[in-house]
Amino acid sequence: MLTREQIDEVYDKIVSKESAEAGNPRVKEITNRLLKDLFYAMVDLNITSEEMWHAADFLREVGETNQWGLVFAGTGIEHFIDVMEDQADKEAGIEGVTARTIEGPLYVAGAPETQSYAELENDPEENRDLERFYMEGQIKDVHGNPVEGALLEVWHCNGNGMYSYFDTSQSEFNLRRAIKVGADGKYKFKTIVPPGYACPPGSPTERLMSMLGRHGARPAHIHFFVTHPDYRKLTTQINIEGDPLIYDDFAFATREELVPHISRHTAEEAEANGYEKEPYA
Ligand code: MBD
Ligand code: FE
Repeated sequence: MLTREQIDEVYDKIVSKESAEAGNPRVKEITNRLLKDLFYAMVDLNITSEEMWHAADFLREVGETNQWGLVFAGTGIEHFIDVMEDQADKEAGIEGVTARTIEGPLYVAGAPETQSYAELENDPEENRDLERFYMEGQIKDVHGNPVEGALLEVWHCNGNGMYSYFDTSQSEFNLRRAIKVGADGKYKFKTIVPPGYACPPGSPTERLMSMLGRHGARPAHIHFFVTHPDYRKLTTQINIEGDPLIYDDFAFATREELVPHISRHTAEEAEANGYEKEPYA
């Protein structure tokens, strides 16, 4: 078995081909570090030629199916970025703010923008049998003051667990909206209660999860971005209380602070509470 010194010798030979003046320093730094760690792993794990070519084929398939974002979610790589950012906030003394969690691979820019209130469904008729969901809140700075002009982008899947744009059977920007808040910082929206999400069966990410003895499913959730030109961006989600996978998310996105209490009402109760009477079940 190769010693660490022998591995380092091969690594040095390879890296010594890089010109100190040419190239991109950050790409060099990252590539070289990953290469060195990989060489150690190849030796420790006795990685074979067959396994290397199997990896090449798998990596190709992940790219061809546009699943790199899904692999980053399922392997916890995207979650780990949050862990690092949380640590940086803690060290900077930033606290008492809405918790961040991963973006995931299914955001689409350019959703229709409205002022303070949005209805996320393009066509409520196609969701006749689904529960309606109302959410309201306020965008505030760290001092608790409303942030006028903040933009809240919201997106989630439809009743089949599919996201518009990626699911081409849905109309453009279905269940995706951008809400601009006024001086009071308040927003409100109406949509459906989304179901959970599962990696497409037979897809590379789903096969990887099952080879790891894991599932590839997420509890029901709704995604958010909060942006404003003068502030840093917040990327977060809420999880829907009562989902059996609430704390068993394949993408590690659930956080206790992001599971709001949801009150469920019949259509009649909702109407009595001042919501419009739904023509749907
Ligand atoms: C999703 O809906 C999602 O949010 C993530 C992170 C991964 C897969 C599907
Ligand atoms: Fe999602």
